[in-house]
Amino acid sequence: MKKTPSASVVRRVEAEYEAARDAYASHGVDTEAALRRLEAVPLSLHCWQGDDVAGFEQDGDLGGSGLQVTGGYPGRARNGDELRADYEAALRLIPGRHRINLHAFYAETGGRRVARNELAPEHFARWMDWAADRGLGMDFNGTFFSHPLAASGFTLSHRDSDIRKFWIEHGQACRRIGRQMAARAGSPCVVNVWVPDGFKDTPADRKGPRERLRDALDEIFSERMDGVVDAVESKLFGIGTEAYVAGSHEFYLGYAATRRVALCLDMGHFHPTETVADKLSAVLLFVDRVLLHISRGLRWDSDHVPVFSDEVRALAEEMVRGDWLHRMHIGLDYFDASINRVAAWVIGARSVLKGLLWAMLQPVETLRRLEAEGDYTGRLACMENVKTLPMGAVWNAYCLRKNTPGDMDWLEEVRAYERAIGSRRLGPS
Ligand code: RNT
Ligand code: ZN
Repeated sequence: MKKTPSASVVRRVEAEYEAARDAYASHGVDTEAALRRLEAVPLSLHCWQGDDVAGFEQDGDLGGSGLQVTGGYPGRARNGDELRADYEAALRLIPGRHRINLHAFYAETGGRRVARNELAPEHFARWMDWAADRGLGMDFNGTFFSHPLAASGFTLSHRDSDIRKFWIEHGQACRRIGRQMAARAGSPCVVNVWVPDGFKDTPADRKGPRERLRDALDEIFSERMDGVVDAVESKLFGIGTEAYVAGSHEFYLGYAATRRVALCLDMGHFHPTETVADKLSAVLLFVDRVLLHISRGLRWDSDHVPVFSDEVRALAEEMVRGDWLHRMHIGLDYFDASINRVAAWVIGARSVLKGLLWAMLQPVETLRRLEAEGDYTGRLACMENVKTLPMGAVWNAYCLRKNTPGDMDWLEEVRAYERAIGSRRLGPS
């Protein structure tokens, strides 16, 4: 379905790139070096934007999760084939080589009901074959929500040991699946744990759930699992857990630092005036790896589509300036059902890649020198001056080189795809 750009478009993109390359060079920035750096960074594209976090268990809703998806845009993917087709449509429009990120409730069990604590690699065989054929790395998540045993709002920290045991076994099963995904894809699989556990109103006991959560996680991680990068994700509050979340930032920072697992920082999971950008250089002194969930918090919602915002740029600047990229896993995490879902993937992913390119095109040496000299006037002036350099021309050249439509062209391809699948996706979504 992909159109090749016309000769005149190619000429224009190349001419604009050459002018941009010279403009950046005058600030001491090498655009070719920036593009080489950018192409080495994979994003982990979350599958759940494609189906509003519904999963394939038929009766699933977001019960017990504190998550809410709003919007009634038609065309939600309803099964693995549709979700993979949508993924492919999005991947064609995102320059570079990326990874896919699944949740456990996207298992394909051939119509049989398989309990979550009995999930096994075979239930992801179709996903693994598909990813292997396309050279896509794979990441994975336990699904500790949308389930009767999560309906109370507690899972790994539940006071009932049988319920805890069920979720511990689920976590263990997910790590075995992750091991197989890593082996198939030939690249480590990040297996993330996020649990919704918490209270709507002021608890009498804040300690108990955290002790149980710590011990349950220790059981999940007790077996060595080659190829798996374990990660744990904190949250300040969710819908229905306004007063207390067992897995808070302090809890997981301590856990990740002492257990040597990766720390997942979701951009929507902190107080609005806190930034994940500022946390990176602090936590990476004490934990080996960080998983990002790039999202955009908006008032009560933590899961809007990320855009090319100050927050995204600041986060990318930290990753690049701190030289942390080799210790980062950059995942996306949001769900918007009010706009075309393929476009939501593409907009979010392209915004993050633009943020990285932005950071890679900064005159970092100059900024550092000015700062070291105490010339804060010069530092601020330089930061402002480079903001209006023609980054868009460098980005469009990158898209062209990666055989991906530029900013003015990708949406038309989403619309063409939408028209092509539209008639087959009618009916309740
Ligand atoms: C929820 C967490 C979690 C989920 C996904 C579906 O607040 O951000 O990462 O969004 O796992
Ligand atoms: Zn998240």
